[in-house]
Amino acid sequence: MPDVSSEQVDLLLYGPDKPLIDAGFPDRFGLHKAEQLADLERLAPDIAARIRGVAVTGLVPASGAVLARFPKLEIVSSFGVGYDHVDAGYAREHGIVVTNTPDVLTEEVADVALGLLIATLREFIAADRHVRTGAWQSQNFPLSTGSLRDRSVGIVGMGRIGQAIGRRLEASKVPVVYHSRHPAAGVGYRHYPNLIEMAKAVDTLVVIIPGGAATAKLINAEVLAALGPRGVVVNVARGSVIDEPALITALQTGTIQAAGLDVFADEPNVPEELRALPNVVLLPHIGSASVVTRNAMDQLVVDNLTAWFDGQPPLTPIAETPVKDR
Ligand code: 8YV
Repeated sequence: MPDVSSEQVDLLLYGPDKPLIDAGFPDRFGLHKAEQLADLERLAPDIAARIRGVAVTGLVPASGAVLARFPKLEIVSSFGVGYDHVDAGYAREHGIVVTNTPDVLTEEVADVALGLLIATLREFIAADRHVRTGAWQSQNFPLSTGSLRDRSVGIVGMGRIGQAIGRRLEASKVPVVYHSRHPAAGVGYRHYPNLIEMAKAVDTLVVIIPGGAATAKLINAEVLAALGPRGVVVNVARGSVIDEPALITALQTGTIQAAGLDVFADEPNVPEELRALPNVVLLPHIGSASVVTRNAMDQLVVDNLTAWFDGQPPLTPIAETPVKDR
């Protein structure tokens, strides 16, 4: 049980500076900051010894070695729904609760997935260029070979965001199936336990599965070959889920048709070969990046910490570190 006395609670804000998180804590919290891994080295040992809560404000590594710097750590409140950058196994073994920011970004990320899919199929970026360059004055933009109208989509991952993407596709009258390790409760779409089988059965993959070791390079050359020459891949999950060199080769050789990518293997570095391809739409990891949604995520980071240090259960603990009674 944490100490809920009036004594100051020392928190570390680790990651990019977030004004709303900064401003979110009442006076009884003492805030310390480290923007990057290297900044942790400069944190005075007496402060590190007092830290009881860490807010991970972006995709900075929160490995076991990082968490081990804080012997009094009780809770890690991580920004974002994905937490593959936080060592949940270490946290669990050491009785540290980890929270993330689900739900508040579900519809936003699903919007981006659908927008990216349509932009890729209907070639919005090239069409915009056609207007801006004045090319339209001499010729019409060519008909797009891609369309949602003649496609069926396999969603890879059927969590909250996968289901929100499914709802949008249904509303657009697009057939949906999905792949995940286990069938998702209450989901009526056909479930494929085998990804290759699903890739053979559809022509479009929308990837929204957690990152981390269990899903690394899940979308590999074999899956792309199974998807075939009409294949389109949209990734709004983590770059690690796709074998990026295999995807580049598949796009270069016509093994698949096109891709829409919001995430990459080594952000913000995007391979030159990928940037040179005409059949890709590339976004700088903006799935949840609107002011309204990011504010809600910031607030949830704060609320999880304040709830905990008020002696309440955290609002959104991850499955690996459940909190039963408090
Ligand atoms: C953020 C995300 O872009 O929620 C996630 O898992 O990837 C995004 O919402 C990410 O946390 C970077 O700050």
